[in-house]
Amino acid sequence: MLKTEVIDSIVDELFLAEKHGKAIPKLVDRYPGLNVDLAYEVQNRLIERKCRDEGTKVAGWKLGLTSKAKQEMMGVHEPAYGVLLENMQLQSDGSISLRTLIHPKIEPEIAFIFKEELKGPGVTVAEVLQKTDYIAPALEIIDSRYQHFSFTLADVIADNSSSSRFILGERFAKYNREDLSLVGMVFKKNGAIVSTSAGASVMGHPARAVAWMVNKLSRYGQSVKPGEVVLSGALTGAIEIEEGDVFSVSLDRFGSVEASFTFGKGE
Ligand code: 0L1
Ligand code: MG
Repeated sequence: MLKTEVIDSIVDELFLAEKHGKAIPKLVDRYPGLNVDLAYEVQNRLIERKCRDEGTKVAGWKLGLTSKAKQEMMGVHEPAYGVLLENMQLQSDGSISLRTLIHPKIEPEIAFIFKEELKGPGVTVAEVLQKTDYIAPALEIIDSRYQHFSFTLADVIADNSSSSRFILGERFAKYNREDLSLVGMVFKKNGAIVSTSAGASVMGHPARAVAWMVNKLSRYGQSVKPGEVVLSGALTGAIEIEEGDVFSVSLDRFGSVEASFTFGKGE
């Protein structure tokens, strides 16, 4: 069991690593007692600190480690979740500056926007779909605060599951009971296809990932509120972003979003 002062000092370390854009060594080597439950406590405290110090608010949630391939790579059997804050959302117009980030990568995702609260425990895939208002394509920029993107499950959870920035398609499509597991996806870099995939690559069905997260959130009395966005998990592996890159994700029937990136001053 980690003492409150230890949790405070981990929160401080992660907050400052992001603020100054300086990666830190992973935590579990230094704090062997850091397990998954304590890591979510660190995450909760880190989010409180970011809301207070950065004057921002919760905009939604994100899932990570939702593909079998990624879970096997990490030697884990469950996904992870993190919190999206209002100041993490970027607009797709103009060139987006990533100057302050450490080693950003990008991944294509299916975003859900909800019309009613989702509160566990006991939330099912059917309930997630029944409460879904809109679906939108999303580009998620992840950035680990750990050196070399190297971490265990507990490390990455403490680090808000590598959350950094996200960009949603401008037009949300009303969800009309389409089978989201069959929704096709094309991910492009500078006009060339990087990968193609379908919704089923996220735990068999992206709503399954959302249901898993909502049930986990109930341990802390947390829920997904109406209007909040949930990024349901990467449809393919994340790739590094280089100066001037333009990325796009297109979802069958749900539109597309494109964004260009710079490491200079940008907008
Ligand atoms: O959103 C994601 O898929 C990232 C989850 C955390 C693992 C990673 O940083 O690769
Ligand atoms: Mg992601």
